[in-house]
Amino acid sequence: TCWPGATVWLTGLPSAGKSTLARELARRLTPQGRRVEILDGDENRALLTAGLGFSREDRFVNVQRIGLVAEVLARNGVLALVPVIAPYADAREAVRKRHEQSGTPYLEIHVATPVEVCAERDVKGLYARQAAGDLKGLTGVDDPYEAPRAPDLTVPAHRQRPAESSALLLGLLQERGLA
Ligand code: GGZ
Repeated sequence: TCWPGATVWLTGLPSAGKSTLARELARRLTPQGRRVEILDGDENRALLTAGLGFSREDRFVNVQRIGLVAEVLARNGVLALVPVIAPYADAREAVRKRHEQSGTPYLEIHVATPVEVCAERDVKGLYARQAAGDLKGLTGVDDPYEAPRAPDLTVPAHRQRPAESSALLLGLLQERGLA
């Protein structure tokens, strides 16, 4: 089958489970012959958006660049999974607009793990560093996170296993004819 491409943006706090969900979904789709790419937050920041920090302006540019790469992939039949915080609504909207202009499907998924649970998981130790005063401007703690008002899907990643979350997301993609 020749599927249409799409961008699936997984927005949420650090340690919310965005990357895990992207990997789970990719694992389910790849055997079916679907072309999938994951544009991961920290990998992008090593090269594509190297030199950018975590100010509002830098996060905006970060999200636009990643959004452009996702759109180029999606325009070419790839399912681009983007587990990137993208804390600002205007940055996400700008990415959505460009997808709309090129007629490329774009889905916004809110990985809605509450900050308390994220801080307890603390996969990368960021919450501990913030608490210790070694890091300032951590999203959801002392930096803004503007939750999506009308996401295509909200995933309660703290109340279910990654397998269940990815099944939910796969269902949505199938509904929309994207998987
Ligand atoms: C949020 C931060 C911060 C601050 C470093 N706030 O899990 P990680 O740790 O290794 O990868 C995360 C990455 C987040 O980059 P994004 O491109 O997803 O962010 S944004 O959309 O806001 O531009 C996180 C790490 O950077 N990190 N400092 N202060 N995340």
